Amino acid sequence: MKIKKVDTFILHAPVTRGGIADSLHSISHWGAPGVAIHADNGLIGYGFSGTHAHLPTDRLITDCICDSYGPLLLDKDPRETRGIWQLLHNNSPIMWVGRASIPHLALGAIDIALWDLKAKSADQPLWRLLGGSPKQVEAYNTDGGWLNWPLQQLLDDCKRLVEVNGYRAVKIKIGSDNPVDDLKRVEALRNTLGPNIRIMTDVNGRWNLAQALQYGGRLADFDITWIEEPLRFDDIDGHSRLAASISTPVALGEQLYSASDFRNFIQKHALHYVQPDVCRLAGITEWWQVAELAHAYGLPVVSHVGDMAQVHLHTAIAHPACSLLEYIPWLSNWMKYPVKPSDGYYEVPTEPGAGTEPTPEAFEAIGVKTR
Ligand code: 0YR
Ligand code: MG
Repeated sequence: MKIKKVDTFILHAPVTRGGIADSLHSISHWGAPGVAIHADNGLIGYGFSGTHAHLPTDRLITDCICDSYGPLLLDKDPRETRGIWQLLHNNSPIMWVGRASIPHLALGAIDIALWDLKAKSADQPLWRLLGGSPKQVEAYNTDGGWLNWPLQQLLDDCKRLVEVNGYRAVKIKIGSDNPVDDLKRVEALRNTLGPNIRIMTDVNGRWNLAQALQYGGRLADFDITWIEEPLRFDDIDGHSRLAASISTPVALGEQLYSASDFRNFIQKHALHYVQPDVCRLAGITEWWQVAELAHAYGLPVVSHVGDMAQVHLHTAIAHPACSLLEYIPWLSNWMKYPVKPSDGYYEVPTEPGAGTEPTPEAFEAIGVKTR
């Protein structure tokens, strides 16, 4: 089996109710800049990253895939996922200028496409190729808790997710201009949902250590499952001091690019829940390394879903450190085999591949020109 052609694509999928916000970003679309890798036997593997759908930025990713990595992929056997990863990561000219950011995201999309191709050529869902057995992975829902939702809407949405859709865990965004308002929203939600539903909170890196100690400390009053990215993303020492000082567990990882970044945070006891993302790390290959590392330390892995859980469901089924996975529905209309949470648990996918194949309608309706 040999790689014959490397094509790129960009999808811009509308988000819920036309626009969502967290403490740092307001977005109207979720971006999926990606790659279609064609093999000589007719199979195509798909992989993509997750972005805020900014076209010039997404094009940097697809250009990097085409021009910097593409020539290195031709005529390789796509099943050699590890060997190709090593080659692209260690021996490509682009790595001289960037071991993180654009080149890393581009490599992630390629790695995912290679795994999709490998699973399709084995005629197996990815989770089985990774050695997994069918497993119930619980879904927690982030899509009722955006920072731009007025309080009543947040309460109504989260209540509906619990009472109608069967979720037992929801995440809400905090880190607004006034931390006292954040605590009021958390308290109101706890009162609405009662004591038996798990509530996660996400600051998206907005607080400094003083705010995180003061206001993060008070989250314990509402029995919060975790505080996510309380401080700026790379602050290992700050997260480590916070994690030792408050009783609410610390979760992070969606902004960490490499397995060695995770090693540094884990060694400093700077987090309790490990949140790698195949779209931010260089794909499934590096995600697996992080999951193994976390597992060796006894830490739970709850992936951040830049892929809208299409790939992460497979890795969560396969990896023993995973029992819970975020759910956001923004790509569910556009994937050939969308992930389906039902009554708060993901259904186990049975189709061959990594779950990353867009529908033909997706390219028509939400595809934008790569260059
Ligand atoms: C919107 N999930 C996150 C979205 C999400 C962000 O900017 O990208 O909230 O990545 O923090 O936990
Ligand atoms: Mg987050």
